[in-house]
Amino acid sequence: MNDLAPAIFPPKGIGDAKPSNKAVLDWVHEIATLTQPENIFWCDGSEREREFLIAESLRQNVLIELNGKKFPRSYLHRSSPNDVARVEQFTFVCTPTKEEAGPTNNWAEPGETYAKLRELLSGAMRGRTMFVIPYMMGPADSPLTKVGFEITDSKYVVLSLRIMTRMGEIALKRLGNDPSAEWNRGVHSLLDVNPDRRFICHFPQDNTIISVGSGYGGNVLLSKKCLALRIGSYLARKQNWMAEHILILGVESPEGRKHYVAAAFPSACGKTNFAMLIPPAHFKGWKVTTVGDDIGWMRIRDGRLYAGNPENGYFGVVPGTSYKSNPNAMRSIAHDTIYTNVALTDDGDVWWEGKDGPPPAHAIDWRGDDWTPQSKEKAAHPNSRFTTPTRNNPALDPDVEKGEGVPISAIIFGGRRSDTVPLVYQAFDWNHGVYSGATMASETTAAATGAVGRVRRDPMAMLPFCGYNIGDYFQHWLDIGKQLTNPPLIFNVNWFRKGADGKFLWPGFGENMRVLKWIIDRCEGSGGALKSPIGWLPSPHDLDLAELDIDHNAVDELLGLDHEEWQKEIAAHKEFFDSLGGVVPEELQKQREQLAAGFEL
Ligand code: SAT
Ligand code: MN
Repeated sequence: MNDLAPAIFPPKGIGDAKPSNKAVLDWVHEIATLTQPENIFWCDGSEREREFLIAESLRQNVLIELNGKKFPRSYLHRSSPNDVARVEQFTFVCTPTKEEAGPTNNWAEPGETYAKLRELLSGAMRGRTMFVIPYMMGPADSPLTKVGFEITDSKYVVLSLRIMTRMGEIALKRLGNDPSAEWNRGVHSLLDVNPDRRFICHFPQDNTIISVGSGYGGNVLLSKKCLALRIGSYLARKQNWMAEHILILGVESPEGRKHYVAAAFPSACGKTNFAMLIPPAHFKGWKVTTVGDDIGWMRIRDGRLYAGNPENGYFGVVPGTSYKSNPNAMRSIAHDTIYTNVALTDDGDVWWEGKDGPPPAHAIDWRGDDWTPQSKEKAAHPNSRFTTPTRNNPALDPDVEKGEGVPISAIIFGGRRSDTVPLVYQAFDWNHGVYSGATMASETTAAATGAVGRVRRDPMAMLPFCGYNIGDYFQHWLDIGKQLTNPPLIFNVNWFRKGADGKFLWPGFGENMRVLKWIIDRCEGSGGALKSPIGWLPSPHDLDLAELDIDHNAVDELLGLDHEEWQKEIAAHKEFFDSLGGVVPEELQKQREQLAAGFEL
């Protein structure tokens, strides 16, 4: 299945929501002149438009309808097998100088890159429809909210962006008619979905993104990683706010005391599961609610950090999602959902590795081939995804639409580490917390192409998403801290530590509530902790482990520091900082020396 289908011609009243802002019209004209589409479809986000595009997508095999009794208004899309994840090696930050992009980004000279892309886009939409999508990132009344336009030749992108953003009239209204208003220009073309002609290019100074040659989520839903994080982080530094790869959740105690917590984990490390956590029976009366599962925009207000979710949908990893691991996600994806690259059963159901119940006797796998439980291949791609509206989430926080955002009590960093990093610890203060975030590492996942399971440094989970020099990004965190009179406490977690037998020591999922509870206790000044060289560690008694079937030794191991491992870890921090070539702020170098000294005592 692919999305390279011929142009579609909508009936009157559909596809004609032409905006009035002259700057937008001029830009669309320029791109249409270059790409030569058969026609232009101006999206308004209406229900009629959705129905028309769904019908066309079904007719052209871009989508397959699922069993409507089980999954109302839900569909399966298969991307090209060569196009199933973000492509970091083909992702570029095109700033005037290489230094502005910094040591962690692929840099390309803007003039040359525009020229190359212009050549690739020349005539690229011949015989196709060019969709113009207005969208808004953030709730209508937030000062941080941004407007973007995405031009695309993919119906899948239109239908997905409709879920992931506030799309259509609402964005046009927010933009207004001022031709000098700030808005993001996004151009996407599938071209021929060839990895040799696949480039995801960002021009932060021009607030512009151009993505070609891919039809997969993160590469083509330009609102998400491209605007909300790469361009977003660039704008955030300039405008003194923060664009981060974080989930945001609310925790309410049985007495009705509520805290909001933000957590930065790399892609496919459980952000969605954590954001939708259901506390175990022992935590009767506790409630966790979701503000966001992937991206948070934060600003300073009354000396505190306030965070909001710029998105309007979830683009979550499917494999492993079940009623056991994430019941709220399962309920969310039971209707009005687009699945990408999962398996299709004979009765129009979907299947993936880790779903509840036995596998089907026969299915069509993510590539479109026959599959049985005996097959060697996976039924669903490890990076298969659901695209579902936030309103589907039964645990949605009541304040998600609040323009001012929610006040953040704690920031949590975390990654996948089989060893070294304990289950949880608290940084001594903001700058120490920034250091712990800057040096965090995680085993790589299927969310990006390349090797899986390799430990790599992923500062603040932003390695693939920071749109400027990482040294300046670290400094921005330090500078924000200076402006906070009531900063969030900073923590690190690691749900993924393994024992000598290679098995996970911690049960994870809902049981992570036990760690969250300690974090909340610390925010309220009531939780106990022991001072260690890396920060405040809970003793086993400080964690509420009642009714949890876990071995004492496992708990000791989870909370323990192995000096030899930490010597290696600190050496790896140094190696990482050195590899960045002198951009790391002095303050973080100082933090590293203090940490190293702590282990020499
Ligand atoms: O493909 S995406 O970049 O949108 C998902 C992720 O990697 O977090
Ligand atoms: Mn993500």
